[in-house]
Amino acid sequence: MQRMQEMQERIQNSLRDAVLNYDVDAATKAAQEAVEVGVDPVKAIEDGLAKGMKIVGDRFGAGDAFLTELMVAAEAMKQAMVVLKPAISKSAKKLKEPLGKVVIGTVEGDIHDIGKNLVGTMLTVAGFEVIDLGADVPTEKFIEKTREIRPDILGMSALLTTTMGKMGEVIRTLEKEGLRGDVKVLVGGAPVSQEWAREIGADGYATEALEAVEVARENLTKAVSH
Ligand code: B1M
Repeated sequence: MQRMQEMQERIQNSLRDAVLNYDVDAATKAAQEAVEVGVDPVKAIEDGLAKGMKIVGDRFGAGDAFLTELMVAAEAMKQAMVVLKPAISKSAKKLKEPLGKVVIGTVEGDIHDIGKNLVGTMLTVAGFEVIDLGADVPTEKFIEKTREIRPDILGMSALLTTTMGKMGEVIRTLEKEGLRGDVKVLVGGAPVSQEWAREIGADGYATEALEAVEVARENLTKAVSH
């Protein structure tokens, strides 16, 4: 037990450092070790890779990292997640029917998709059917897909203060098109807050992927009891 805990921490630190060192190979290798040893893949992402990414983001914000370095750090995280994803998916709930349908995407003008992908993976593992529209998704596409798929939940991610306004635009358009009553809206991403979610009229907000699953579940319960 103690040994496993130590291993978890050591591998998480390797994953964090690989991102910090802009080292795609080291990230992939540490992820492979994580899978071989059987450490918790979600913790490895949240407490390893994402921690490193946060520090790289702070460096970039302070002018201490170049955009090219940010891009390599993102690639390191993405490649490691490719290795870790099957280990996460192993714990996927095998349900006769999905818990509910979720349409998810990153809003227009925003290409950040690592966090959104992680949220999508965790929702899938929890038993939701997830339809991922990708990144830089125009408002019209969110509307078109809501009309076509009739999801229980529409999830939007935004990482830029300049794009988070698009979330409100989508909600207002859903209202205008008469679609708002049929779908719960869940929002998240680094600049998004509970206060912001309330201000734009979203139904739920989550700070990270596991919490997003909880909020999605809560919103389904609300929809059923109405
Ligand atoms: Co960008 N970037 N970036 N970037 N980038 C930020 C967001 C920034 C904070 C960095 C900084 O300056 N400190 C800053 C935004 C500043 C601001 O708006 N105030 C910034 C900037 C400025 C930019 C550019 C404008 C840089 C430039 O070109 N000069 C540019 C914009 C491009 C665009 O989108 N149009 C840009 C580009 C990029 C890269 C392409 C290099 C790369 C993205 C690669 C990719 O995603 N494919 C990148 C990266 C990697 C980052 C940082 C470093 C890391 C983001 C990340 O992946 N984190 C980021 C710094 C930071 O966030 N601190 C930064 C890991 C991920 C697991 O966490 O995405 O937060 P996160 O997701 C979490 C939660 O937020 C939550 O759960 C997730 C899992 O726990 N969550 C949800 C997310 N979505 C959710 C949805 C939900 C619920 C929860 O419900 C639906």
